[in-house]
Amino acid sequence: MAVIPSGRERPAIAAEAFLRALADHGVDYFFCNPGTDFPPIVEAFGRAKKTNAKVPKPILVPHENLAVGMAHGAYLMTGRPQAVMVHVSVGTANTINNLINLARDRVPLLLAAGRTPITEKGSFGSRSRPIHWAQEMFDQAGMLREVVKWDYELRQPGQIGDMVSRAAEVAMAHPRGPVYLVLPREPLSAPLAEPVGPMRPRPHAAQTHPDPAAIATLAEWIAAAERPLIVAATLSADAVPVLAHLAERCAIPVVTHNPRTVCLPSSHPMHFGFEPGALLTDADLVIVLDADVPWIPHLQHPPAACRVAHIGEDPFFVRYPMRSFPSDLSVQAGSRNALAALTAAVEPRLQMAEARIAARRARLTERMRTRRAQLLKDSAAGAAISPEYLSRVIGEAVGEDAIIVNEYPLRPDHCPREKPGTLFALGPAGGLGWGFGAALGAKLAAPDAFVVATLGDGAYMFANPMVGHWVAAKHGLPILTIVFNNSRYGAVRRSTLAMFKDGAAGEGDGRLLADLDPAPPYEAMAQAQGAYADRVEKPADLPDALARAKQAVVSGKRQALLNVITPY
Ligand SMILES: Cc1ncc(C[n+]2csc(CCOP(=O)(O)OP(=O)(O)O)c2C)c(N)n1
Repeated sequence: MAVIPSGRERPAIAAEAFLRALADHGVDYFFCNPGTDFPPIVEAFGRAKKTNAKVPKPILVPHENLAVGMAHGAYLMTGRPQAVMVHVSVGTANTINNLINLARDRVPLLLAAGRTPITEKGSFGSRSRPIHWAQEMFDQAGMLREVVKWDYELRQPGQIGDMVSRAAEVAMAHPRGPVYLVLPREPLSAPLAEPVGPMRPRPHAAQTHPDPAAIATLAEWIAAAERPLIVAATLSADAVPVLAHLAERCAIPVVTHNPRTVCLPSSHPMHFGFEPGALLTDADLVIVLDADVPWIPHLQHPPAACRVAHIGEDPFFVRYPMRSFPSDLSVQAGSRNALAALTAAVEPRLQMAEARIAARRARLTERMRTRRAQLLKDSAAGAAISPEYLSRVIGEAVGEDAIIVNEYPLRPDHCPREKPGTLFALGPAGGLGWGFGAALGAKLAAPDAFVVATLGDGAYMFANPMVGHWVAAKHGLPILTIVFNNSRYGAVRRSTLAMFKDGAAGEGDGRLLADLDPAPPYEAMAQAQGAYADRVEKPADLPDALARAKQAVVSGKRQALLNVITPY
């Protein structure tokens, strides 16, 4: 059996080069859940500690799905590539839900997994446990190939640095997304011929610029439009002021449909909420801005003669099997660059349109007045805590710099966010069990921020909450978790009623298979893990309860949970 020399003169092993390469490619954290494939990784971290080698910070997470959620949250704060490593086939299987979320949200993740030892005997690292036979798969990466952009299995120990380089380059290429590295135990623990030195990372792709001809056409269309509309879903923070300027200058209403980020400050005069509604069905120009589903065609659509333009780094959503929104123009470019080019191109064309813009602005200002009055009414305190009231009180309590991670229940209409980068929501694939981990990852990467997770009771349970509270305590990540507790899967019930209200399912009010009663005492479960926790049932108690919870997190540096009973 081959033996690795021990003692000072021992050569570096591939796992050391792996960690070094990750760090050199801008990876700050190594979220992981280990198994028998990890001894070379543990050894490499141990050696790095002794030699002060540059490596990512190891973060143990006792469930893989939460680890991927954390990586997602860390990326949202930093824009830097992330890494997660899990245990062979079985650990990989546990990542897939949040991996789908992250892939559809275009997050560059280097997901690594061991592979059962290749050799049955005779090598350093050969199979040593019964599981090493059963965990092997014919094609371990096969189960992920639908969602990752690239995968590769380490064959030679000396290849590891280049493998990381390639993985990072592909993950960061636009549109960004996850890649998968399979690392069998023998090559990962094998000695290297060369000492581990710094890697020279290849530069990341810059955001793309739009085709000037396409921008000129769209600028003409904007200048000629009577009832234009912009529908956005997700926008980088630096693109928000550019959109704000364009929308204001041309008096174009903006609707953010199924939004994942703050696309426009809530108080912006052109921010027309989250449902396209009449603005869409009446439009003569719709600009779809990085929105995969700008409206639900089954329910509403723009008039047949309406022009539709799509803007985004992948306006075609090439990885979506079926997507048939009308399109008269596609501008393939990063949204910030496209919006900046459009702003410049439209200005000289507006002279002839000024009167039309002024009339439209007046109409929209009136419409906004009605909208705001309605919002105030909808979020008024009632006999019970409504999600609208809860959302408003959260908005008032957390402050404008707080980072809210929303997995479903928050009503964004009622929780104003003025600053870009202060609200993130579950990605378009909607795999539940994301928000708690994403909030913890955000706190890790932005330690000075007040991070608030707003979760449905269903979403909270999906997140493996015991693991989440353990991670918060273990890694010192005080966040505030607010559970919107309606004791049910409200979305499932609504879907059932939408299709079978008059059927047998309707007779049971759509509750069968959607009922989470009796709800567990979430506050007691969080307290058991050291959290400050409270249960709130009365509308009048909510503001003070939120203030106390915020204080526990911000001043007391304790994780906190509010179990808010909200029947909806
Ligand atoms: C992994 C996963 N499983 C199942 C679903 C289907 N699903 C969508 S919404 C929902 C219920 C969510 O309940 P909760 O978080 O309490 O929010 P509510 O609908 O009550 O507002 C479920 C089960 C999903 N989206 N993801």
